[in-house]
Amino acid sequence: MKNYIKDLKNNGFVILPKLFSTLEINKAKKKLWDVIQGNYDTGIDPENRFWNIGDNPKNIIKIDKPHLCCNVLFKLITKRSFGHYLADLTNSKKVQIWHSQAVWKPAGGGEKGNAGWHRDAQYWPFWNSKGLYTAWIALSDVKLDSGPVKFIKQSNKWELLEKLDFFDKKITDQEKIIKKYHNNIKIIYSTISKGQVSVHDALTYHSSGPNKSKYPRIGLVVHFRTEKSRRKKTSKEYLKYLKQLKDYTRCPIIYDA
Ligand SMILES: O=C(O)CCC(=O)C(=O)O
Repeated sequence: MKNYIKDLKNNGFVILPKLFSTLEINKAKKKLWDVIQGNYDTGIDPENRFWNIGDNPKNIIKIDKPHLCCNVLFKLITKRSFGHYLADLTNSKKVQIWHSQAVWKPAGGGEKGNAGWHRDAQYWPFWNSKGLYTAWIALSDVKLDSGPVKFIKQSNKWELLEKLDFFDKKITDQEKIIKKYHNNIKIIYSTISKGQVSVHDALTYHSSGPNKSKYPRIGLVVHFRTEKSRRKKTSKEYLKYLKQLKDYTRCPIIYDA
């Protein structure tokens, strides 16, 4: 654990061992596909859908808070041993999932499957950056040709770079912007097996490229905060959004020492 803690702090990300069984993962993968198809076991809609039935099936499929729609997904991400692990990793006493996403990258979608370079914190104007992390749970084996998430080592220490965005598919153009400010970057590909997890800091730049394999590349993405996280002064609209932090069915606390 000591080395994982060090990696996360120094490099801005860490690749962890298998934390979920193949059985748990296969079940979750099947259920996630149901959610993508619009079948919600709980009768509750996800927070947002960036892909809908009838859209191009080769596009990257992103669904926000799929755990609202499906008990199996909720159970997976709230597994106590997972919460405990994240608390140890971040040296914290409390872990709350405040957001989640499914990112399903179909096979053979080329650039349509790309997720552009970004840091998560750029989408969260209501949080200070401390105590905020993302755990990426692999629901499929992720190899070099599947379009794995890739991280820029130590980019958690950078200033914000403008004009970078998850939804921008032009990764090579984005890299030109990055290289204007940082000429010696080290990119690490997160090639992980089903049930393994990567964790990155909210400030770490990451992206993913085309899935050239024969299989979908599937991640269940858990955005969590620890007791060190702090809200910024923010607009009424965001304050309303953040009220859900008190609703533990939407934003479950998965560890509280
Ligand atoms: O799954 C991907 O390719 C991108 C995921 C991502 O942006 C994230 O985990 O924050």
